[in-house]
Amino acid sequence: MATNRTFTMIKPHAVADNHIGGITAMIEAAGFRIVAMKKTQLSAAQAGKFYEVHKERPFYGELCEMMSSGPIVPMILEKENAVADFRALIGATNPANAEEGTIRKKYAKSMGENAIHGSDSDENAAIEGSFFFGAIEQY
Ligand code: DAT
Ligand code: MG
Repeated sequence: MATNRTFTMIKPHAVADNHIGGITAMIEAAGFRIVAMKKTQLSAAQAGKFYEVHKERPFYGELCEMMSSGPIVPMILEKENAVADFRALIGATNPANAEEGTIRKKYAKSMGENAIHGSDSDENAAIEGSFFFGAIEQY
């Protein structure tokens, strides 16, 4: 199961700017099926837990503050080769390097405000998906 699913969330600035529709349209047009989706907001502590792997990085505090600054839209997505194909669809972490046609090229504002998250492995996709969704929310 994990091999055909990934986890994503639309970041606060993109939700605040009314890009939920534009971003989910790009996701569906690229062949992903939305398995689970909701709108919610993280506390700084919850954002810290979600991004715990980055806790030694210099931008960790800024990242947790930004990710808890407003509502987000987490989703579980399904597609063959989901993790790698979704990383390609979102584009580079730094929007200055994001390729044409990617979600970050269109919607990212900066390295921190880069519109969207995408899991980096099948293992993390499963962990991150279950951070937000229980089994009865995944269809
Ligand atoms: P990605 O989101 O592409 O997987 P990452 O896992 O390396 O990138 O970092 C997680 C998030 O942290 C990233 O989406 C934006 C933020 N970030 C990364 N590097 C940063 C930096 N040098 N300055 C500010 N924010 C950064
Ligand atoms: Mg990452």
